[in-house]
Amino acid sequence: MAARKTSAKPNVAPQELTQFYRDMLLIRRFEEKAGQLYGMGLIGGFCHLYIGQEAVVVGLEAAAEEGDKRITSYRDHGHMLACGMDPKGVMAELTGREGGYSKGKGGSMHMFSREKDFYGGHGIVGAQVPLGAGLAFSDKYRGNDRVTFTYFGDGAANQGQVYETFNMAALRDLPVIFVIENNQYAMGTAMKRSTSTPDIYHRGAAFGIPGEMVDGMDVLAVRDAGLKAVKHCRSGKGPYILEVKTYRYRGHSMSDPAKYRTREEVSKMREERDAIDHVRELLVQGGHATEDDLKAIDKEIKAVVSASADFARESPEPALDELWTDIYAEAG
Ligand SMILES: Cc1ncc(C[n+]2csc(CCOP(=O)(O)OP(=O)(O)O)c2C)c(N)n1
Ligand SMILES: [Mg+2]
Repeated sequence: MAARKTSAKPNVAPQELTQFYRDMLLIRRFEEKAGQLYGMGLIGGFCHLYIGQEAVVVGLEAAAEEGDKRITSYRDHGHMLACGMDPKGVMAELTGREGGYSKGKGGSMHMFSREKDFYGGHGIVGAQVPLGAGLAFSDKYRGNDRVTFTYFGDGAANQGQVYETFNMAALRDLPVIFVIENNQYAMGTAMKRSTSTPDIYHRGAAFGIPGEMVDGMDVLAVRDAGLKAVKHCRSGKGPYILEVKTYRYRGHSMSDPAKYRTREEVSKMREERDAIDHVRELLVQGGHATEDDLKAIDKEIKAVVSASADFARESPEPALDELWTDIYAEAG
């Protein structure tokens, strides 16, 4: 990934830039805390952290409007926080407690919020892609102008069901934005070992779906690409693909042998391309915040995260007679 060229005058209001900083920092601090709770044995099952990729979801949420939907994979905590879900409910789901979004029965990979139009959290690689097209179909059927953000990874992009979905979405002009979060690795497989071309944004060409590559370490670039994609979908022109180049700093999940890339590669990315540092620089250099202001924001966010961890530890475990509730939906 090329080094960043910081534009001298970014096209963003200072308040919005500060909000991006807060939103990205909330995800990072939340994930750091989740990593700690996992290490303490308070989180069971799988847990995939989003650290490094924060600008993707924060930039795209800035392009979303009330009623738009989102669906993603198991690397989902950032998506939940960015769409406004309560950190307490998310953290309590990680610890498997009653106060969690799935009442402690879904865990890290299976949380939902109809209120915030967040449709999960899916553990099967690529399975959310046809579901995302289905969500977009429901909006088209109802005749509203909502769009669905369907997120998936570079590894998932090699799945057959993705292309079946592209075909159906293009055929029916569905208002779906396919967001490929290209963090350059599947579990431990570098993209260049699994994928025939270096870029994948053009993979919709065979179906007539336009695609674009975006720098996922630059929240403003992501927001701008998101606005363009949303405009396309809302105006009835059908699906759009955004390949967002990003990077995950931590392991694939909490158990990761870390043998497939060098430490130097990770630290170079953190030092040269970090998306939060980028916004921090824009804020300070633009005279919109002092180092003390930013420290105060960090303190505030740490308090929110710490309260979520307290809630997640204090909330009771689900009662035994809850075992069979919310498992099947009654067919009407
Ligand atoms: C159908 C299926 N195959 C394999 C797995 C195991 N698996 C979990 S995550 C993953 C890698 C996916 O990589 P990518 O799509 O790039 O997403 P990332 O983890 O990088 O966000 C694999 C192979 C699975 N969960 N589901
Ligand atoms: Mg990946």
